Amino acid sequence: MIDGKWVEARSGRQIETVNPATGRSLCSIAQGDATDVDLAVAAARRAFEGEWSRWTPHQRRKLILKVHDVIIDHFDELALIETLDMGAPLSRTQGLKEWTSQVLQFFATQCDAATTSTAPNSLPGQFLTLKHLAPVGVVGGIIPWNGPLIGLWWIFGPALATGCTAVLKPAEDASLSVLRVAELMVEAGVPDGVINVVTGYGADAGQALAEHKDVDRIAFTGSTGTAQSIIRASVGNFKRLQLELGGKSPDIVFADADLDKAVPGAAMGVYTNSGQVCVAGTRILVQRSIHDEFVERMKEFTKTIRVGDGLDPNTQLGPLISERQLERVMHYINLGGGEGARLASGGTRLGGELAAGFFVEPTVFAGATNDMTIAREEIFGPVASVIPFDDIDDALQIANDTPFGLAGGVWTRNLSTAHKVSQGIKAGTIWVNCYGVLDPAVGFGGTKMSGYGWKGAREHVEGYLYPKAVYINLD
Ligand code: TXE
Repeated sequence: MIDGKWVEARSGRQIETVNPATGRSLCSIAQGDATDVDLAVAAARRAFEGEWSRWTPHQRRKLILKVHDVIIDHFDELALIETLDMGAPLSRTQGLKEWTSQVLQFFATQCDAATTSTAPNSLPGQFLTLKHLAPVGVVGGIIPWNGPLIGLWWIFGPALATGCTAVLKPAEDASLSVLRVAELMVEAGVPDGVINVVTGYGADAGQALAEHKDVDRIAFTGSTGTAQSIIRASVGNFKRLQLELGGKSPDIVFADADLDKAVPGAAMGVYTNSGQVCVAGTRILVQRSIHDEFVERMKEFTKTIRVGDGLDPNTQLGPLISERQLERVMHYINLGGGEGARLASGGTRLGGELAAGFFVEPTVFAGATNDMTIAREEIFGPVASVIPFDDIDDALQIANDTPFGLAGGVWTRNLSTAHKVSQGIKAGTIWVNCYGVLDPAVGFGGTKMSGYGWKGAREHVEGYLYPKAVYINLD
């Protein structure tokens, strides 16, 4: 979708997209490359310099609210597309309706962020000084496959709120919901060229966008390795970057926790979306005195989770996104046993009527240590490593012994413990007696090798603006 119109890739090439629940082809999408990225960026630049730059905040707010209504009206269809394309069950994708509504309403409240204010009157009588916050220009978005229907709003939302324009490159494995949303946005009145989508592979379309000299900012969500190549690609024109990367988040369960809540809470902190979640609490640190009981209860809990085709309304966990991801997850599961962790539950690919899809059982490794590969590397599958600890200092030492810093959790009835752990974990979001709650008005982001730049809240929107001072001589 370039300049408000459906277009083929200039090369004519296509990518086949597969339903991960069945392994069968769904359809083909354009395999865009650098030529298509050039066209999309040119359209975005024209739109940015054109009529769109004269839209008032009121007009942009009204537009976002119109987009909100159209998207919410079509949400059942969007949820179905997402389920077919990336596997998450309808129970999850339909559940995103309320969240999407909140995100769009939040960005509608941010249309006054591109503003002009008077600066401190440091030169009284001589000068009047104004401060503008102006839109940075064309924003390139590169998003992964684990939740495109969520991820796209972190690009299109702030672009519409600030008067920027955007070119979005979704993941090659899951582009369909993004394409349909773009079509609906144009129908809702988003002017041609303000939002564009180029589908294609990361190494050509993604790389071309990251290198493009006429793109002012890149917002990237994905792997740490790809982020490093995006940082290198951005050097040519000093692009502003926002990077939200992976994690190996610690979820710490103290002996005084309410296990009736902590067990399902920590388990679903790993297994939600089949473990394909950046903030997944995959290292479950459990106080040694309750380690065995916790593992036993978690094992029982995993037996209650219904894994299957996402089209079945009773399904709680769908397949992994692709054969490649399945192989990656199975590789880690095999490594876990080899390194000495005890496979307490799961660990196999599901067969029978699910054999053609990419399904893995929810898996628990018990008695893991933090130096094992399964505790150090992001698996991005339904695999939990339960690691025993002795006391709060030990827990924090283990929690922070990771290159990542995206999120963390703590389960305890003791207020001091909750505060000490929240302050002690070096990560962007901490959950106390819950996991995975997200308010767009609060936002989230990482530290260390989980990236930088905040998603959500005013900080996110301000990343789409640059400050400018204007001195007016009063003489
Ligand atoms: O990620 P990539 P992949 C982690 C997770 C997963 C692993 C690999 O551990 O198992 O990464 O997944 C585009 N220039 N996360 O290979 O490559 C690509 O087309 C520009 C965590 O799918 O990072 C896609 O649109 N773009 C994560 C996007 O980058 C490039 C979510 C993400 O793909 C590119 C996803 C390049 N050179 C994976 N190469 C999270 N934090 O949520 C690829 N892309």
